[in-house]
Amino acid sequence: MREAEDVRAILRDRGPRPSGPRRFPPGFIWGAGTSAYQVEGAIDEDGRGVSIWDTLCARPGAIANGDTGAVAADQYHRYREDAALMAELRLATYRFSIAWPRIQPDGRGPVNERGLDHYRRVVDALLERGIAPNVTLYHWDLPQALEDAGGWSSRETALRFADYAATVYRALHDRVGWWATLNEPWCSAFLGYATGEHAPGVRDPRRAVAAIHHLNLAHGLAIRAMRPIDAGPRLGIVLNPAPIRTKDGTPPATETLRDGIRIVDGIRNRVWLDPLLEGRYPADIAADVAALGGFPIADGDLATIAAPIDWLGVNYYHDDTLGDLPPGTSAAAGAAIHPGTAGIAWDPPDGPRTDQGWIITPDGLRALLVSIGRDHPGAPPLIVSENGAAYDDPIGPDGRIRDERRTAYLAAHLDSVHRAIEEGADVRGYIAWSLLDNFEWAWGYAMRFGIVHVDYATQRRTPRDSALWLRDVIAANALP
Ligand code: IFM
Repeated sequence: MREAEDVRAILRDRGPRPSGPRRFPPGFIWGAGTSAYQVEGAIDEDGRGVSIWDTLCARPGAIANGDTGAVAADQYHRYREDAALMAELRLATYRFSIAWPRIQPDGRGPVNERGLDHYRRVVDALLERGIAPNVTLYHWDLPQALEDAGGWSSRETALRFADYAATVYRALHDRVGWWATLNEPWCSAFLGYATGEHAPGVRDPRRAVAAIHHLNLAHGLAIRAMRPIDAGPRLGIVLNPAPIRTKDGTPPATETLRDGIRIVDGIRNRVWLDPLLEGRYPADIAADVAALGGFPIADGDLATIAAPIDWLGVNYYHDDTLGDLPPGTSAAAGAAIHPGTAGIAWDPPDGPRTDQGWIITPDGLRALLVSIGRDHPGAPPLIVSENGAAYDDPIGPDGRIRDERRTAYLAAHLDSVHRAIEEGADVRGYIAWSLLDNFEWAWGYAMRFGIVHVDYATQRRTPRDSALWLRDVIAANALP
């Protein structure tokens, strides 16, 4: 297939590699991930409350094809079958998230024990198969009642999150060794409150700026609430940093582009990494967003956010490449949260794309993993907590799904992880996105990210060739 060849060509262009297997360090952790709203379904069962994604899905035109997470991959009922599949694929860990509205239907107050019981059963099913659970406490499904009270633009949501996090931790800390507070808070703040593509579907840059700080604070408050309950498990957070650059990697030619790249990098990367790892916001971005109300920092917040963590999850899909805005065109939605970026635009290089139109830039993952440790000497060990690609290859008459492009994508990115480790990055694991095809947010079910195909009519699971390839990589702890 030509496009798979294109992806392999990207890999070759990056220089020679050893002829033998590229081994990963002993104990390297291999896994696959999902999130609650994307796979569970069962939105009305066992006392679950309404989430902001239920609400957005009901808004006409918000989600491709009018899709919703009401059934999804039905993992709420099929987690045992899925755990067996994970064991066949030799996964050492499964990263999944807890739906806050199942635990506290209104985001505050009494605990819904039926919700907690569900996750107790999921964790037990994984442990019975020898699979270590890696739990994310918030993967975007905020209880609607909290959004109605201000959502992430309100400080109160951060306090409520810490309470919820401690509740779940108390119930599962004895059996779950890996915890993340938030998944990709940039998406919650920027896509949720600036561009409005994600729930709650708001376009208000002032609210987005406040959300950045309250998400950071929520993380810190949760760590502070969880650690005294049990200091054993590894506590962390999952971010989605990305290299922000010109399409050919050359220095920006204009002042507008130079400044635009600085600001986009600030909002995407530095407003998360700097408070978390250095206990401060980047001064340039704090000044830029002052006109949008600024970060609502109270005494002690920065120390709370910078509480020590045990691991940092890095989700990576592609670099973001920017160029000067062509004359006569207008800036993208969301430019408002990046004051001063009205003169720049997304400027992708030529080359293969995934079904979503995403560019393929595997070397960015190497560069990112190396730069986090270099720029933040106190950074904890890293786990690549998401990486993958949407491709929809047909099921062959023999039942096989020959998803060569996904395998080439995974191979190229794993090679980058291997290179990063050779260059000194402290990377302890790799979690593919996703275990299963699932509800891809505003794209609905149109985008298939699974290493395992899901037939939504029957809920039948079929491992694609990429899953079988990954199984063999895991068994060898090496890239062939
Ligand atoms: O499906 C999402 C996931 O929920 C968060 N990270 C990016 C994935 C692909 O878009």
